Amino acid sequence: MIRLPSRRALLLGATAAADTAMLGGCDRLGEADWFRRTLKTGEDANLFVQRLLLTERSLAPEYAEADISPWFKPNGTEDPPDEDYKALSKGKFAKYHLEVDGLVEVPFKLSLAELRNLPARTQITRHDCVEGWSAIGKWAGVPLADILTRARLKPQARYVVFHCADTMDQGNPLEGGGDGEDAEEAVPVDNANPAMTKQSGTAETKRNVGGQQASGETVAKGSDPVRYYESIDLVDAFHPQTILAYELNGKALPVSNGAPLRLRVERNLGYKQAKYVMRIELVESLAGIGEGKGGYWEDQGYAWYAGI
Ligand SMILES: Nc1nc2c(c(=O)[nH]1)N[C@H]1C(S)=C(S)[C@@H](COP(=O)(O)O)O[C@H]1N2
Ligand SMILES: [Mo]
Repeated sequence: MIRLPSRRALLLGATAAADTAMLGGCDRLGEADWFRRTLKTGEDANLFVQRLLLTERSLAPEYAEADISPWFKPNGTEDPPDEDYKALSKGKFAKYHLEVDGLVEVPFKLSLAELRNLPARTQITRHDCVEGWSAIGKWAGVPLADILTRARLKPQARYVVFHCADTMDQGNPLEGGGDGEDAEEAVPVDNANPAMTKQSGTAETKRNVGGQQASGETVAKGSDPVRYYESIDLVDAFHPQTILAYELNGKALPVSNGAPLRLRVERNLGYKQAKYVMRIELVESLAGIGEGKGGYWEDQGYAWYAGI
């Protein structure tokens, strides 16, 4: 006669198996009360899956001080050629203001000192550039969520656009004296008028970038000068590791890495990490900005969603 194991024996067996699983690498989970409960109820299992997917996996890995790269390679623009930026840089960014506007109830400006006085987040993360290099750096800055909360988004706001100080020259990548070895061929335009803005196709098309009103002037290069810009959606914008960084490795952010303020939107590739951020604009659609693809490199064909 076959003897079926008792219900009690089955339960004990299940618990023993779960304990073994925990010993084999799940100790941290095993310590959590809610995880123990997930073994018993379906409802808690839902919570387990939710926390795993939405919390654990959605955070970019953070590293230890010992992992920090000795040198954080600068890439793309390393020294914005724009006169207005040069003046700000010369004055150690004392006159810099971050502008926040667009689809917000409370547009505002904040100086660098004011930004530094806000609650900060520090994170050691890895930067991955599509050109095939990575670097680990320690960033400190203001959570973007705090800035957006302060601005109070209007219901239509769907994207956050970052307008940068550096003018690019997408038409003549080999002119302008930029970083020639950059495979992305991003070369800043020399002697660019700070108020000069992107003109797409016709001279009537005026863009408002970097907080400057379009002047309608052109740069005598025969190409379309444009400022670097980027955009993210609200999920990335309110992500806890999305910060406006003013410090790299415990020191003021160097000009080559985006001084005075650059975006860190972890879990995204290098080109999303906008440097020299002058203005943050909330929009409903990306269609009216630049060529409409959501970023300088996106307008050249790169993917808008650059999740890693
Ligand atoms: N304003 C601006 N932001 C930018 C760039 C740029 O040229 N201008 N280059 C992007 C690219 S391709 C990369 S890999 C990173 C490089 O950041 P780093 O100079 O700190 O290494 O900045 C990104 N953000
Ligand atoms: Mo990059």
